[in-house]
Amino acid sequence: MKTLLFVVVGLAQVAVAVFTPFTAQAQATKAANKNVVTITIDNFSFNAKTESVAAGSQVTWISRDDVPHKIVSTDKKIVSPVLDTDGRFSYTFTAPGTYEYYCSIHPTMTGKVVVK
Ligand SMILES: [Cu+2]
Repeated sequence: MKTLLFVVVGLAQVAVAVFTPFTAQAQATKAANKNVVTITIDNFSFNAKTESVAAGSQVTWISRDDVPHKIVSTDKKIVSPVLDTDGRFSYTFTAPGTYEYYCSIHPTMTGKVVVK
């Protein structure tokens, strides 16, 4: 039994050693693209509902719902196509300000991007 435990612990360590480089790489990529922000749409809500980003940031919405959503800013300047499951839409915010948006299919779904 002790031997089996030793083998299991050993395998776990190998798994950590194998996967660690990928994690480090992902973090490095994220650091290099710190002006890339993702907002997921899940269960009829934007996550995060309020997202603060630096001017020049690209925001990507990704839908995890199995119903379609369509992002529209209240000033109608940002309009996404209809996003089905795993559909994504990106927009680059160049000017500081508060950008409120909603889902035109489900108007109670609202969100906000604050650009500083
Ligand atoms: Cu919607």
